[in-house]
Amino acid sequence: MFRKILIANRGEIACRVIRTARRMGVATVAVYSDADAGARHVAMADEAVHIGPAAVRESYLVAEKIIAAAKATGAEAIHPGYGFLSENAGFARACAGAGIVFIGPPVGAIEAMGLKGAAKALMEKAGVPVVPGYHGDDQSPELLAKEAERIGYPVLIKAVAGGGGKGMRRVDAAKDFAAALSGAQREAANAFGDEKVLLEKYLVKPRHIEIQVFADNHGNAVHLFERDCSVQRRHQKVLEEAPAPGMPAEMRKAMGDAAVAAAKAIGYAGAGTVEFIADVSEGLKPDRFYFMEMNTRLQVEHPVTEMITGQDLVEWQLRVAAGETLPLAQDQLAIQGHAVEARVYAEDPVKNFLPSVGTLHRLRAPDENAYVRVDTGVREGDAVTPFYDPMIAKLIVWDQDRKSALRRLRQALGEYQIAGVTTNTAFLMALAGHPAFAEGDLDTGFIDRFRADLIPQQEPAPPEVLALAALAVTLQRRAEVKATTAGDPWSPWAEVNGWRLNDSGMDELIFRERDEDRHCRVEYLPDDELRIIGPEGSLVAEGSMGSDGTLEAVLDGRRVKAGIVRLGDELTILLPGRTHRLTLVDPRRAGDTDEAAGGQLTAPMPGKVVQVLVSEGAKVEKGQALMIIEAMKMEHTITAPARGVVAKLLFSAGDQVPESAVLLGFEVEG
Ligand code: MV4
Repeated sequence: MFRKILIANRGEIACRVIRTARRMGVATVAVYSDADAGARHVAMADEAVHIGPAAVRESYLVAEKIIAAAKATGAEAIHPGYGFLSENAGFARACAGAGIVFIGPPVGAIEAMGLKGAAKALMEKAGVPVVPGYHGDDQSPELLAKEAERIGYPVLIKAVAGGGGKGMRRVDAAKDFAAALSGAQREAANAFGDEKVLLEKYLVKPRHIEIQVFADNHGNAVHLFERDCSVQRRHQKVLEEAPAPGMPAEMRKAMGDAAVAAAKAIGYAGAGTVEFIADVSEGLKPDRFYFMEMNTRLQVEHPVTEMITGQDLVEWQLRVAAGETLPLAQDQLAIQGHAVEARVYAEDPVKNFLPSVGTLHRLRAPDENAYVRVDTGVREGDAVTPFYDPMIAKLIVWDQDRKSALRRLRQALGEYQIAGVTTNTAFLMALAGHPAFAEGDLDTGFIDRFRADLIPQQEPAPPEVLALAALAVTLQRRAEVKATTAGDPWSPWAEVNGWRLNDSGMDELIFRERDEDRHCRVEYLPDDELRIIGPEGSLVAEGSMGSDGTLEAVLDGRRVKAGIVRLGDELTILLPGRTHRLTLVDPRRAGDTDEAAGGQLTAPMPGKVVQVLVSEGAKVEKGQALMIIEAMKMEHTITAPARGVVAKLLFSAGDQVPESAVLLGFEVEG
């Protein structure tokens, strides 16, 4: 076994690899960018090497810097994690050239699977089922049209160099083929520098089912069963589970055998995933699955496989890379129970899943135990930056059966308390609790089909939440008064904002939620009780604030616990599965909302202006697109907050914009 390895990655996967290496007595070296100097993976590793600026192109993607770091620290092997350099054949070759073991498959296997068209042809030859189609070299439009006719509409045009859904076009009838083909070719040329396409029969109800495979350098190969990753949004996986719901044993065996045959056909070694698409228009059938592509790395969703097999796949990777044989043979592997993974992201489902950058002022995760696992790369106080994927954690749950696992998933999601960024936890809870999902009625169109059920409604804070907010503010002011009267002029509350617990036995608080002001009157009753009179009635409240930021309240005799985070006038109230953000408004300034005062629209993150869709002076409707910003390879549309006029444009297409830069001046009508 290696004495020391370097992990060429960041975030949760770097932490995940370090955990297993440490357990195995292998020393670890982390690498980090400027933005990650204080990151969790750096703190966890035995050593760490700085490799450059925050931008991945100048740090985590620079092979030479990583190899130099391995040499400088005496690391014998490099674990690439996923993403970054993990499927870069050039990097794997460079490692070998430097006498360092690449913890991944042979260079030839990475290359064989890199070209999707060639991979399909290779698989077909190895007897692995592929979707009926055409993947020939002749790319003349006439021949392609004839092939489409032969395959039978609907057909799907895919970029040969593609993957991840880029450059795909569905064509339903022969009359649309020529136009769709030239569109797909153009897109493919732009995205991959290769306009070659392949044709496939279009499957109308597909499921994404993938098989985990493992091979060693002694001729052994096994599979560790399947994962179902059908619940995706724009080719991003959202929930993954193992085993696949409703999978017949016969089909599992056929898919496992096909995946092992695929691995053997390319001389595979290490961890790999063979992705299949299953046509479930008539349910799961052993003759209705087709090879899509092979991922030559450890995948994000590997923990669900670990939970149902009891194996540590990173340990397997290290053993195989060190030259050992596979820890177990096929007949020693079995499925136990059911596991589900949810990807907890800093993103706003209401704003079309726009990444939400900011500081994780509070991050409380569910407790880990035999049923609940949390893989994360961030801690409370860390920032979600625009430089990297905004994933906060992977929450993985296990139980004896799927129904129990989903119950645990909902419960664990409800235990998350996150303030400082918007997250998708409510969306994930809605998914995990959706009746159609519970039925196992999955396919890749699931999220789009049930969109309305899944995107959380922005419901106004109920009276109970306003009462919790009022109670928290009042308790804090009391503490503030105590601190000042105790003669501590340095107390943070000694000079807050001119508000004081007044003598009239009553206070007025105004909470702004989005654009609405909610007034609460607080009456001071004996025994530290408060009567809180809100817009929808009154209740009696008392409670205390714990040092961990948990408010333990009694509302009309009912005990309630809530996480409270206060930053200036911003108050976040965290309840199981729900988060409310309120702004405490100074009563003297009540009424002048941002909108009424006219507004400016700011960049959600640093990026580049791709397009300006309006001109100065334009009259626009609420929600109308004004500008498109590209950041982290994603496009974000800046929309009008209300009906009004574009008063001033401050940037034009091609300009770089820093975070929070004012993009344009906006005047609300009326
Ligand atoms: C398909 C398909 C339907 N028919 N191929 C999308 C990404 C790429 N890896 C394969 N993809 C698809 N290929 C045929 N012949 C539908 C998809 C597809 C999809 C596949 C897996 C997971 C999510 C998806 C979402 C949309 C479309």
